[in-house]
Amino acid sequence: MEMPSALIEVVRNARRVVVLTGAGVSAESGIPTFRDAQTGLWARYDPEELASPRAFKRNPKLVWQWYQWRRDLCAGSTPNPGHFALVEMERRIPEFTLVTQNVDGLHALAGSRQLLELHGNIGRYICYDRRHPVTGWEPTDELPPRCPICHSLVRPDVVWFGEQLDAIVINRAAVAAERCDIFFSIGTSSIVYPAALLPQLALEHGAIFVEVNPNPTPLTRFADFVLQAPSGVALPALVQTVWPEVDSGS
Ligand code: BJW
Repeated sequence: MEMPSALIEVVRNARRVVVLTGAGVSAESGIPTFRDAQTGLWARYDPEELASPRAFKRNPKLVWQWYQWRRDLCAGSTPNPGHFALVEMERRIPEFTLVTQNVDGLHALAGSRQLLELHGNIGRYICYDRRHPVTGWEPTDELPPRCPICHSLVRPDVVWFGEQLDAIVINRAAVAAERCDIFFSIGTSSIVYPAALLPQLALEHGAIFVEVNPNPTPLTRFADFVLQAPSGVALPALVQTVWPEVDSGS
């Protein structure tokens, strides 16, 4: 894949880079994006209608089962070349922060270390009423199970619509966005806030803005560079071009 020479130059010289990823980065690992049409069992449900406290209160069993299905899908998936290319970038850029909206854990599995998970992680559980971390429960036919401490319902440790993001995590991401030389927005539709504010913050502070997405988003027109391709293709190509000594098999 052809890379703009000006982009190669800025990435090679960058000292502070922030990358924001969304569901598109995991698409090539076989995990459907959030706003893809769902298939099979879940085709008739809108994810935006399931990922909310209101949905959980109305029908906790349905929401639990949807997350159980997605959790199994994530557990059976492996990182793709896009995830691994981001690990290579982290190794080569002095200050690198990877901010992800994904809850699938694939960046950590690939080896990314400077990682901020904005929307939580589907592999962890908390209870609904008191947010106690829950690591196990008594065998039961009841779904969802109940918190061993306070007996409220167990839910995934993710951020639903209308819920606050962890203040420390979003603040760290915002500070990194304000300080970076280059901000990459990769595989996200850029419509969910406050994540979608981060590239805007970076732009206001003078960063170069790069978007990697096969489809346009509301932020495409602000991008200095657009790599209109799947991230599993564009990111390894970028890394190979900027640092030709990198082993493409890693
Ligand atoms: C590829 C590809 C390939 C495909 N390679 N790319 C300001 C204005 C308007 C509304 C709000 C606002 N501030 C807050 C709100 C409300 C709300 C919000 O943003 N609503 C919008 C929908 C309008 N935000 C919130 O409620 C947030 N909380 C909050 O602000 O708290 C303060 C507050 C509280 C109360 C009242 C008011 C304020 C919380 C947001 C939490 C989002 N949670 C979810 C679910 C997480 C758990 C789970 O996974 O189940 O996070 S929703 C869902 O969207 C999920 C995702 O992380 C997130 C973003 O989606 P993403 O990753 O962009 O995926 P897609 O599917 O949309 O896009 C995929 C992209 O990939 C596409 O562009 C493809 O083209 C591309 N692609 N293949 C590269 N191979």
